[in-house]
Amino acid sequence: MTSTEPSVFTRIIRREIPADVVYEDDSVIAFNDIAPQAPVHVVIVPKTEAYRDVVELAAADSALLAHVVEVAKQIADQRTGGEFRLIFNNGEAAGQTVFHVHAHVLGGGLAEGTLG
Ligand code: DGP
Repeated sequence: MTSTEPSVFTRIIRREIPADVVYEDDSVIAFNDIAPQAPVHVVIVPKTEAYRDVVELAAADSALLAHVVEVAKQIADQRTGGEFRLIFNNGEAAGQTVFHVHAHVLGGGLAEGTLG
């Protein structure tokens, strides 16, 4: 992170901002997106502020990235029947608005507007 201000996600982790938390452990938190783009839309956030995007995370801590994927699968097993889309927006032009690495888990009713 280049900013010294805590990210909105750090403020959620600290319980300074309310969120609908669906999963939490020592290294990640997951909560419903404030502006859902699908019937199930959960954001998974590593608690560390060290990485602004998935490229930085993958280069520095592949185990934590793998854990994010495991948690996505676990959430999908509980909420979407196990199938899901996993999105990391990488950079402003790609739609990233919060520069604290996070994954979007999308599921349910995705028949329209899918990639590929
Ligand atoms: P991105 O565009 O990939 O940086 O995604 C950021 C997402 O975070 C966006 O879908 C909206 C969500 N978001 C931003 N602020 C809040 C918040 O205060 N609460 C919740 N639940 N989600 C938020």
